[in-house]
Amino acid sequence: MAFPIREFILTLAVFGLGPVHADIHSTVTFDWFQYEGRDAVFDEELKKDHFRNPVIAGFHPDPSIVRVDRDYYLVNSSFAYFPGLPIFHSRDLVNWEQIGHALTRRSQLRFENGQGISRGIFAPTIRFHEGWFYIITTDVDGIGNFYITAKNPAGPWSDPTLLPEINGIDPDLFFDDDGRVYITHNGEPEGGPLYEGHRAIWQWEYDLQADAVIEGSGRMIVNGGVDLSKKPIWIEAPHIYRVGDWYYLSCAEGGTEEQHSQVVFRTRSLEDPFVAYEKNPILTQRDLDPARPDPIASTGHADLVQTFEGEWWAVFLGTRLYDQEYHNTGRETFLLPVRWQDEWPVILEPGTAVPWQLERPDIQPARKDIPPQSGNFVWRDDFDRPELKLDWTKLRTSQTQWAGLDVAGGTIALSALPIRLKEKAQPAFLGRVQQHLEFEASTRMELPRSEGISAGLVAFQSSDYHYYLGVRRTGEGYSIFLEAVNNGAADILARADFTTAATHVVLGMEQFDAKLKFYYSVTPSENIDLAQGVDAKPLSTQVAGGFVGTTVGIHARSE
Ligand code: 6LW
Repeated sequence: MAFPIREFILTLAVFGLGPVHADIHSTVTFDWFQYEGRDAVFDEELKKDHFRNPVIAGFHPDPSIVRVDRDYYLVNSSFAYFPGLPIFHSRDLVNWEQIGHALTRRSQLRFENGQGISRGIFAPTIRFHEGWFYIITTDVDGIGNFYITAKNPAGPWSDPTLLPEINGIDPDLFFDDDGRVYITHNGEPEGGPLYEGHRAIWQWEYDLQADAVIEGSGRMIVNGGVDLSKKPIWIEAPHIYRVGDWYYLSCAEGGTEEQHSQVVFRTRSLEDPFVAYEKNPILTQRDLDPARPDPIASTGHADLVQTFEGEWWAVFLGTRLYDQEYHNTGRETFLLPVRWQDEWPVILEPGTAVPWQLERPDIQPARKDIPPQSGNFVWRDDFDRPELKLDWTKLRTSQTQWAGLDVAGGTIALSALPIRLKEKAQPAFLGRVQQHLEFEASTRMELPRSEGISAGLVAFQSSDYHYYLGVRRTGEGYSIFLEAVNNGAADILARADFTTAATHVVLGMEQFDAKLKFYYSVTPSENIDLAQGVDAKPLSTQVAGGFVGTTVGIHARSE
């Protein structure tokens, strides 16, 4: 088969990049990508005036929320995924629509230096003050703590203002009524940690006019956690609120997995010590029977908001487990009401499981046409819009332009780069978050026109743990293979050779009951299983480690 050699110009940019010039022989076009969620718990009928948890399913951890009038905005941590810091909008706290990202330009920050996917951007805080939105967060191996601002939360956001005096992670920004501004964050305790996981919460005053931390204002406000004598671990993700005559400080304690919890402290004046609530924690699932059905676990990292109508609610991260202990979906965003008890905010009584559905906030009904982020749904991209959907995300940053939309043709072309998914660089991979324990993802793509490249479908947890269902050309035929990277070692789990007069192939993967199935078809309606019963657990946080969830998507590489 011979193809004319010509310069192929992929018009229309992705992520604001210019046109991509690439040789047609080293690109592969994809017609569509479809993702379908099939979780049994979501099949249960939604009761009247109820909503489902999680409200933003899949890898959306460390939620921080702010209300402006009747609008709510939420941001999640994004680690070394780019664009970073996804921004969501809601009118009812239940239905969330992604409206942008806060980190969209390399001039803001770069993750190019071999960063692991769970490094990069840690827990953020979003706040609003005098017409400006602020996000304060940490780039852990890069520029450290910084904040950015925007008039419109959909973006564009400013370049970072660095906070070199502030070490540690998880900064919070608090604008007091008297005009004073405070940064509160996790850091090492004074004198150094006494045991593994011993951390502290620090507070600084910030001078917004001078745009500088007030020198010498930093002091430790929590040592270790609620009770240092019990050796609490990983006090972090602090947020400060002023409610009535009290200042509240709420933090995560126990680490972000099964021992995770949310605790609260208060004081009448920021000059005085914070005092812990006697009935802490105000949220945890660690005290529940690990054998409970459909467990929601690891709850914490909460942020509170008062609705326009006056109710208090909390967003926080939690996980949904399969086989009682695994999650590939990462840490997801949940929503629960806050009750005030003796002027303390309580999210869940001890021993209570997070409900899968519960009554909606008392807010006027909102728009119905928002793409769902919870429940079972089908999500599809036909690549026929001038901009890539906001759900798509890339690994790290780079200056290479390797993806181009052809809106008229309804395709996206990926250049086959010589970068593998296991390299800590930017491979030609576009992924979207796996939002269900059980799902199917599929794509229709052009068969590679030349040897020496492959393209296909990927489930990516980290450089060391992922699956790649790829197709390469072999002379006049093709070879389809399932590559597993497990603990950093690549292995071909299955392979089949085929010839066809067709120009395209459909590739699919399905997760059911902790197993993955990978299939392909070159003739409509006939799916051929390449591999079944493939262990899904290498894509779990429990096997792979780290803070992210799995993303699924499309990839091309030169071999
Ligand atoms: C977050 C920090 C944490 O910034 O996890 O375990 C980080 N600790 O609070 C990532 O979510």
